[in-house]
Amino acid sequence: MSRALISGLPAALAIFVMLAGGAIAQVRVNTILALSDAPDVNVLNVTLSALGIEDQEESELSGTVNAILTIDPGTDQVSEFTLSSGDLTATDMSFSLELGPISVADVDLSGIKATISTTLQGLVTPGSGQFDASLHQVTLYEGAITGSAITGEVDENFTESPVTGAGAGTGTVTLSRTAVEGNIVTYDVLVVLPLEFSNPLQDGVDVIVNSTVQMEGTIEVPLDPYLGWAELNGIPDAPFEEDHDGDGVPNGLLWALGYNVNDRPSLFTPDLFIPGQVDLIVTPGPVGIRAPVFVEGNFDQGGWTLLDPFLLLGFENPVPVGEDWPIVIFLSGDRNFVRLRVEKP
Ligand SMILES: [Ca+2]
Repeated sequence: MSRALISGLPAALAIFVMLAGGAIAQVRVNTILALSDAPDVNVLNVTLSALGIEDQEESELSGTVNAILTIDPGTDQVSEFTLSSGDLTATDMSFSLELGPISVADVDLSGIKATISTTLQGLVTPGSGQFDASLHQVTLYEGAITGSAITGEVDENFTESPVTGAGAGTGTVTLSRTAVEGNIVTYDVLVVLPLEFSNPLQDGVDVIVNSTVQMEGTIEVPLDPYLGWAELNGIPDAPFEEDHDGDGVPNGLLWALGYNVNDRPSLFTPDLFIPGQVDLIVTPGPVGIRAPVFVEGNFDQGGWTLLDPFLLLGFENPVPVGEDWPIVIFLSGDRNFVRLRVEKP
């Protein structure tokens, strides 16, 4: 059975990479940003409210966050700002709730730790650098809440009762290009994220948080992501369209499919599990597709045309950036040719 299927495969399979003077591609980078210590920012204005009585105190927020930014070094614009984690601390606070001469509660908040993350992918409007602040949320997950109240002792903590809430309004990402050296552009990054939320701590007791979180850092972005990959992988002079190790897979395709220089992927693996149908499988590397991969067919030598997306699992042609599932190409038993094409960034 498997022998019969293999003999039904197209007579030849070609892998090509085409050069095109296209636009500079977007580059997705991981970076660490620090909360800045500029005045008036990264101050948590925390209001404790119980039985209709309020007290507001300030707490300094500091620490670092891990962020992912997608940048187009051709236009210096950002299209994504996603927070993956944060390691933040907030200074202690003492609240005193009073009703005229009567002390209702004296409560200390100490040892506060917080994290910050993005619920979905953090899309940014490229022209303005603005984003919806509610995509990001802050959680106070550690810290003691102790003291005395008219109703008795207070002994709570954020570990058991975390306080969480989202950003509010519009945030901004600002890039300033500070240097260009060879293939690398250096930027100063400044992110402003307004916060405003309330969270019930227990029946009748609310915590209201209001702040402007400001994060800063420096990032390096390769102008040409292929060249950046080649340099990092020790083949800085290897052309996009050539094949540095002679395994039949051109350097540019190896990069676009998400592999490292020394990987030897076997592309166009026949799928033997669906009888009566000829399928080919192309497996992306561990990081997924780095640049759009065009799957093209040439029937009866009539010229290369983009394959109907419905012949691909996922129904997208070109296969989009970030895809890490195998590319399955459904073919009929006719004699034809298939190739993968990638445009040089
Ligand atoms: Ca190769």
